[in-house]
Amino acid sequence: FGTPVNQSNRCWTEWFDRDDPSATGDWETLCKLRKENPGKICPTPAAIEAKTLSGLTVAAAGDVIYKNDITSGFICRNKDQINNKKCNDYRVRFSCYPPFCGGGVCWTSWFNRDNPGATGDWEILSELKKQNKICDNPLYVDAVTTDTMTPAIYTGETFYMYNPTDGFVCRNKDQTTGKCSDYKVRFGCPCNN
Ligand SMILES: [Ca+2]
Ligand SMILES: [Ca+2]
Repeated sequence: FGTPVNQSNRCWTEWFDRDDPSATGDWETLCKLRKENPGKICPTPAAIEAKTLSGLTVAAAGDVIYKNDITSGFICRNKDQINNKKCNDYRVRFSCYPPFCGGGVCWTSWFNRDNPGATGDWEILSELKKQNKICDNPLYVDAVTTDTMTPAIYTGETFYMYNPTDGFVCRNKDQTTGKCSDYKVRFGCPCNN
């Protein structure tokens, strides 16, 4: 099911440069980049590209790279370099599938209808639709904690439901701590909706 997406339909995000190598290294992690640039990086990047600020590829720069993948993002640690050299300063960007790039996705505002006081945090699309204007068929759902805006995928909690068709549910009984964080959610809709 679903139409295969050919590579030429992909598009790149803007370049991100959140850190420099002055301390322990250049930490362009996906977790921090998502947190600092909400909505600008697609939920499932197809690829990552890193270049130095001067435009060199990773191979040309010659640094030893600790991480450079679509799960972690990019990390160059100074301690991994030879002769006490520091890492170069890198910027990164991500390749995304349509319709994420090119203005194809418009995000709703954040919604927080429940808190985890009882059985869990139930941010269900059908319930949210009763009180808010949300498109009929969202393409994406994004959940972050209400206090620190930490993306749900980085909290280590287990989710009973997390998809753009049904919404988001975190049940207290599924957590080792016995309690979910409080989350808020937003939906990515086609912009012409
Ligand atoms: Ca950098
Ligand atoms: Ca909530």
